Amino acid sequence: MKPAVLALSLIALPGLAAAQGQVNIICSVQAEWCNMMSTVFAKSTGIKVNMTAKGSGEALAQLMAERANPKTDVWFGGTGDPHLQAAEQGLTLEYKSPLLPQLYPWAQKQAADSKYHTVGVYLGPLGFGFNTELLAKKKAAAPTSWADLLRPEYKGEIQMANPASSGTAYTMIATLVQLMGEDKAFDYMKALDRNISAYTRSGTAPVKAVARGETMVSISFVHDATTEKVNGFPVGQATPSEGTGAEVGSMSIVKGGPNTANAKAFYEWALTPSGQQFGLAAKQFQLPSNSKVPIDPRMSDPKKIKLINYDYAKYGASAERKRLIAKWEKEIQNQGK
Ligand code: S7P
Repeated sequence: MKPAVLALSLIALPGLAAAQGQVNIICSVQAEWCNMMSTVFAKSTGIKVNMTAKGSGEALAQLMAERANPKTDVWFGGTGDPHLQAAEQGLTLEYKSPLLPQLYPWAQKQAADSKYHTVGVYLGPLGFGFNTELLAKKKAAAPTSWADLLRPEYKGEIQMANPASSGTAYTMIATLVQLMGEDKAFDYMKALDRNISAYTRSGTAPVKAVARGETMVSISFVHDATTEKVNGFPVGQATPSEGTGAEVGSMSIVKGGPNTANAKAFYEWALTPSGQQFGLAAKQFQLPSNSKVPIDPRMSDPKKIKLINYDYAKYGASAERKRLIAKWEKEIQNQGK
């Protein structure tokens, strides 16, 4: 980590310099970002951080399993829909940060939709990643629309994640249902299934396979494609011309967790401009939710993307999320090609 980044963070928490104890965090962003947050917070406060990495769906499953005896204090990052589901199920604590007015409206709305049981920490649009060298070798054009993904040259060349474990993939289902209507969206996903070679457990695995040249195209958050490109891989990206959804990556405090005071300290710090610099420092390009954080030109500008008016409250509701995932398992995963 650059010394300047560390120094800026260390002066951000003067009141907590003598704090003690520990905090147990489930972290649902990429490991480099989780590690930086954990190291700097521990150095700044003296609070020991026990960090576990889990994708969004898996993190929610763990909080449900711990319901009777929570071991986790904070869930940082991951797609917003399962955070809303956790809120609805009473797994997370109501907490209204004094920093809310500094956050963009979409992050404040996520807090209000959950009755202040979660909050937005970043925004990221859904789209495609593709391997530019593989496309050139096979003389195939890069996809620019949902319709393009059905083209025969992509047969066996597209990877996406499994929505039961992945918030990224659930964001895709909810996006298509809102864009096309439910019947047409499921017809589309049945047709798309013919071109899919693998449904991965994690939402970031498909774009990593693209980067390694193992598959031509992934359905991914576009910031995850940017990370691969910045790391030197031949990866391009597009957002679909028909329109797309975006995740409001979120953060929640677990109700009844063992270290709630330290959880609140971490939560407050993670909403400050200092706490929000670590995504970019770790080469992650989601748009941070604090409006005082400088925007990097490699981050997607929501104004330049055709974003649907995603209904986060409806598609984050437990019953709707369960119903759509079960329908996908029955009609797509188990249909047999
Ligand atoms: O950090 C990258 C990212 O895509 O991962 C988060 C989330 O855990 C998605 O993974 P799953 O699909 O496996 O749940 C996203 O919130 C984040 O933008």
